[in-house]
Amino acid sequence: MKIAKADVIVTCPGRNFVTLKLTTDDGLTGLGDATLNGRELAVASYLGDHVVPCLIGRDAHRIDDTWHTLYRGAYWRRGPVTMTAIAAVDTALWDLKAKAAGLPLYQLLGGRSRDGVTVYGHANGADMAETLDEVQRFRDMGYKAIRVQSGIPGLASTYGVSKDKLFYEPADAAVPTENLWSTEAYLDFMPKLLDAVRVRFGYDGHILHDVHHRLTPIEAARLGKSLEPYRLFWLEDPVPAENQEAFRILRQHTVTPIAIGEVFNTIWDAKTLIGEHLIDYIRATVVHAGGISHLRRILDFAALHHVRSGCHGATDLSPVCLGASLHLNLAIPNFGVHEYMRHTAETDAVFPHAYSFRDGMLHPGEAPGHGVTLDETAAARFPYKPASLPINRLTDGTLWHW
Ligand code: CS2
Ligand code: MG
Repeated sequence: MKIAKADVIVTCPGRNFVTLKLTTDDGLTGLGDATLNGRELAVASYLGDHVVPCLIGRDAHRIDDTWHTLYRGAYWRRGPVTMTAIAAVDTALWDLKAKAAGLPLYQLLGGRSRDGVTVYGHANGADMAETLDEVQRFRDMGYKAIRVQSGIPGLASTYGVSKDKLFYEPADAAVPTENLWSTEAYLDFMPKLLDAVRVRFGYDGHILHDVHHRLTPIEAARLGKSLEPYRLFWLEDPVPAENQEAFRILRQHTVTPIAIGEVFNTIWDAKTLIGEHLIDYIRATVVHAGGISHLRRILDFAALHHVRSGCHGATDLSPVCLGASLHLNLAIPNFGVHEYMRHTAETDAVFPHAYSFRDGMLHPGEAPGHGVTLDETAAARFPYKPASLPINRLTDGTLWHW
């Protein structure tokens, strides 16, 4: 089974997506997500200019050899653009291998280890009252786990509060918009918000929260400690994680579980965090961490250290990534939870898929491969639209973490 053709398809059904489509000499097609929010064209160029020419004629069954050819052969290893491009190739090859076998992908990854993939939804509101009502709505939709994000009193905007309540698209302008941030206002408000959640809904159902990289280690330790009475399922991205050792400070002060890694692109980004038990969930994804092959290695390393999966699943990761991720998370032994930010109807029309939501879980379906397809005629109706993620400043103008 040789790779005869490779197409990089950029489309914007509500938001930009990049998809790699591989076609074999016997007519099978495989898809891989190559979407990197705000840097989509960089990955499309990396694929089209530097990867696709190397793929034509290769044996599509040689997934690991192709992965290492693209990783070691690039010389310039790691990084989000390179690893997203490699991820797209890897995912498309796994899709092809499963289709050639006539099996749903999870059957090639060890078979089913659970009934379904438990997901968490995003309850968010401009203030505490609206956020609490959104938590009620997601409970009514059957979610067993709900992420809670709210506007912060005194701040005009903050991360995670979306205009549309089911989807969340932070890349809201061609040139980055600016947000203002106050750690003091945030640290003061969060315990009050989570207390209100537990007073209204009790302790059944998991509650999660995303700090979105905005605290220093000791501030995150203070937040984790202050939220212990509310028994968070996880506190996400409390601190930017370039300095993995800094998480030792959090561990000294709080038992609130820590989740991190949606921006990670290789196992090296998490080696210390996992190896020293500094985190509880790893959020790396099929699309940004080198594909199914590499994410599987990260999750196997995590399993040795009691760390479970918590894969990122925002609206800006395409249905192709979500579909492939569900197959992997159905099979691994150390599954934790999976993020599920829905896609718009426009996106779902461009990416018909076999997965479905039922009883608080996503089910990948039994279609051969990862079960996600691409309607190229529909995709052609949505040309690329420049969009960047926001930037964040402290109230004194200091450029801060978004
Ligand atoms: C967030 C994302 O879903 C999450 O946990 O961190 O919404 C993230 O901000 C976006 O995926 C960035 O493109
Ligand atoms: Mg996050």
